[in-house]
Amino acid sequence: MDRRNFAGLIAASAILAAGLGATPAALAQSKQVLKATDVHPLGYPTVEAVVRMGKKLETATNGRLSIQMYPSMQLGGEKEMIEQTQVGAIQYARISVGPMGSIVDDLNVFNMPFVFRDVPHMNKVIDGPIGDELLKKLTDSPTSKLVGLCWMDAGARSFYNSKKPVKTIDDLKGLKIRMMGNPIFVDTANAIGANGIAMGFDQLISALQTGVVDGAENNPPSYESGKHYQFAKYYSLSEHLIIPEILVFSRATWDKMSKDDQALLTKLAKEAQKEERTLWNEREKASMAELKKQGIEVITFSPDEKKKFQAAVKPVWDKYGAKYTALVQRIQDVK
Ligand code: BDP
Repeated sequence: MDRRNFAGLIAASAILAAGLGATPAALAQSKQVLKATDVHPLGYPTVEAVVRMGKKLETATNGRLSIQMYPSMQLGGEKEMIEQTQVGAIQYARISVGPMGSIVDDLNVFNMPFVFRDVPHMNKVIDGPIGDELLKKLTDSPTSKLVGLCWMDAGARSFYNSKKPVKTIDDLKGLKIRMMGNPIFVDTANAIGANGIAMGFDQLISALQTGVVDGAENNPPSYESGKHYQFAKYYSLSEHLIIPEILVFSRATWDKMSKDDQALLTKLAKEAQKEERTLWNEREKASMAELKKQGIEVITFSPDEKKKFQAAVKPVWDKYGAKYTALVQRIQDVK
């Protein structure tokens, strides 16, 4: 290219840049990348459901709205995720209801041990009026700074540890078990006879590795995907907590969106709730198969032994249950 052509090119790009000068501003107004985050890696059911939702959003808005996923705790643990979503630095956060109890107390009803008969019961509750009401409570709360978009299935949580095969409730005595940061969970572990220690999910793998804790409790996909089984190979299916997950959106961003966009986001989230369930069921089976392949000892309890777990958590119900009596009754009435 000779000098003249080069100068011409520069001039042309200057004109183009000046022309675009107006467009980026307009573009910035209309094009919006919504940040989403999750503690789990790409491919995990909750992450995949949000990624798929993002693709649908992009198609529905001709690329005006899209979702950028930050998986694997890239933006911190759930506590940080909640805080950043409240200030509008993140738009979508997929959080366990575990740490959400401190934001809206009624959500804690889902954090009570054995509140659901089984996972299908939990799913029926979140799909129905109680699920809708609790999402609305979160959205309407003047202090939450969050919009509750939808629920996700996370199966049932069971104990795993590095010390011994836990075959009876008594075998848990004295084991240091990591629980999610919510007093209900620490009290639950203690009531069962273990030694509950509250800790973020982001700190758990090294705590297991260094023996700061003897074990933890979670659903099969988290136990498998987080590689916790490498340090804690005894998995005892107590299913003491059945805690759904929640997809929240930043109220700060929400309030700046049009009614139409809000309706679209709501609709797509409802679809994601359904889609995640299918993904969850597949992944749970795959995770159990992988755990067995890895030589994990999976222990089931007899119905009598399970009853002992249920009886043991009575002090937790005595301490926290009273304020949820009416709601618990409604949950139990869901058949
Ligand atoms: C997993 C949940 C995740 C929690 C994690 C935990 O999907 O949201 O952070 O448990 O134990 O099952 O902290």
